[in-house]
Formats: sequence, C-alpha cells, structure tokens
Amino acid sequence: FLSKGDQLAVVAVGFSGGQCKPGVDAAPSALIANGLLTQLREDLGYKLYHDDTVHSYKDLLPASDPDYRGMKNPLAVSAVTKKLCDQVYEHSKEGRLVLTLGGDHSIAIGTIAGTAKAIRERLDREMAVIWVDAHTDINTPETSESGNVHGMPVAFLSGLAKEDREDVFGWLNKDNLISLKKLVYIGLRDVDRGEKLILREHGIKAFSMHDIDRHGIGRVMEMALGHIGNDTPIHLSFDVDALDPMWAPSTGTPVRGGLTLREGDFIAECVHETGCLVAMDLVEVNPTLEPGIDDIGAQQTVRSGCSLVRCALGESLL
Ligand code: Z70
Ligand code: MN
Ligand code: MN
Ligand code: MN
Repeated sequence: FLSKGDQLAVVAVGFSGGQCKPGVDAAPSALIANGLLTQLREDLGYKLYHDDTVHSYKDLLPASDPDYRGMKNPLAVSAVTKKLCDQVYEHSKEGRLVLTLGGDHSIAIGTIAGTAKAIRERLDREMAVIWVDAHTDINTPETSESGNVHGMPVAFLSGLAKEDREDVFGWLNKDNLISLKKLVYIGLRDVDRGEKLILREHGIKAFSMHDIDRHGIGRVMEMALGHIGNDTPIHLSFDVDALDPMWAPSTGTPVRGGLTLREGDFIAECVHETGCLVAMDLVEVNPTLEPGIDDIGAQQTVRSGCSLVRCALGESLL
C-alpha cells in the first residue's frame, strides 16, 4: 500500500567517485547483462520504468575537484548525488518502487535524500533505512581517515555532517534527511573507531556479524524490523560487501567473516514480506576487481547481487 505494487523504476548509476578504485561504475551494465531486468519484468511481473541508459553524469563532473574538508571529489559526488536525488524523488513521488543500481555507496546520498522527501510529501511519514553493510559509512569529513565520501553518506543524510556550500552537499534540506532513530545496520564487522563513538553517542541500532552469530539471522531480522515498527516505509540500502568474500569477492573492500548469500537473501526477503519497501540500492559491485582466475569471482558477485534484488522484490514468495 506504500507504493503502487507493480511499478518499478530502475535507475542505473555508473559512478565511482566516492572512492578510489575504478570499475564499480561497470556494475549496472554487468547486472543487467546477467538478465536482472528481464527477470524482474518476466518472472516477477513488474512494469519497469527504465530509460535503458546507465547514467554516468559526465556533463556534471567538474574539470577540477580539489579536496575540501578532507573529502575527495567533493564537487563531483555532490553534483551527481543531487541529480540522482531529483531522479529518485520524481519516481518515488509517483508511488513507484525505486531500484538504484550503483555505483559506490556515496550514491545513497542521492537515493535516500530523494525517497525521504517523496515519502514525507506523499505519505506524510518519516522513512526508515535498513543499511546492510560490513561498514557503517557514518564518518563525518572530520572523522574520516580516508577522505572517501562512500564512507560518509549516513553522516550527511542524518545531519551529523553539515556543509553550507551548496556545491558540497549544501543542497541537502531538512526534507531530505532521515532520523537516526529509524536507522538499522545489519552485517557490520569493519567499523572505524570514530564511527563506534558516533553509534554509541546516538544509540544507533546496529546488528554486527557477532550479533548474527549469537542470535541467528531470523531473530536479528525480527529485532531489526521490530525496532522500525509496523507500517513504516523502508529504504533498503544494500552494500554487496556485507556478503562474505566467498559470495562477493569483486568489491572494493572485501572483509572476511560476512553474510552467506542465503543470509543476505533472507534479509531481503524479510524486508519484502513487510510490504513496506519503497526503495532499494545495490552498491559496490566491482566486476573489474577480480581476485580469482578468469572472471569467476566477478560472475559470482554479479549473480549474488541479482539474487539480493530479486529476493527484495518478492522472488521467494509462495
Ligand atoms: C572506511 C572509510 C567503506 C565501503 C569501505 C571504509 C568505508 N570506514 N565502505 N568500503 N563500501 O573509508 O570511511
Ligand atoms: Mn534513468
Ligand atoms: Mn557501504
Ligand atoms: Mn561496505
């Protein structure tokens, strides 16, 4: 009831400027070449809103983009996410479920800013975010040790990080922001020291791999969804590096001890079951980072990514 059940907008974002490794921009094409859109259309029955382009936003990229407050590519990431915010907002405002294929995780600044605003206007509700990741991506420019903006999206989206300059995320308004009370992390295992302080200070709900080992993924999902509460619109932001490198080796920052593919699929299925999913991001698939022989690792990562999306969109429903 939160979105028009069968209308799915797909936004393909070939952008890698939130971190330093090229190749994550090739993910949307690789996911689509693996048959993802056909599966969503023919097997799951969605009416797709997709313009058949992978957006690279080349016209928005500045000639010169010096570090600002320690952030790398600040103008590029800000300009691309601002444009993406508008695209996602337009779809979400029409009541469509929005699937965004990244790209690195900095693009969530655009997607979440767009849905948060559309959901406020359309349903007069504050949206929840389920962030599935090995990382918390909640560094402020000042706590970040890398300067990579893909480690900062949650800080900008929650207002923890603020910037007046319009061309460096100053375009984010109150309407675009989310409440830290409605944020839940799942899959964490590589959290910076400064980020741990932020989690503690703000009492942010977080389920690490340790919690999943202790309680099992079933109980963790009950607790995660219980925290959000019934009938709350949900934006699912899924970083493929939440999966164990066995299932997703081709990603910029693989971290051992992650989710099995089945656990990842289960998370997506539980979110689907709520009937409250309004948007999903799938990010950080990098088909060019290939630790194995030939491209078996890249193929496995792409297959895993497609599976997560299909599960979130209802594949496993009987
Ligand atoms: C670190 C940082 C990160 C993904 C690495 C890492 C963040 N906390 N996110 N890989 N997907 O740079 O801020
Ligand atoms: Mn498009
Ligand atoms: Mn991430
Ligand atoms: Mn990550």
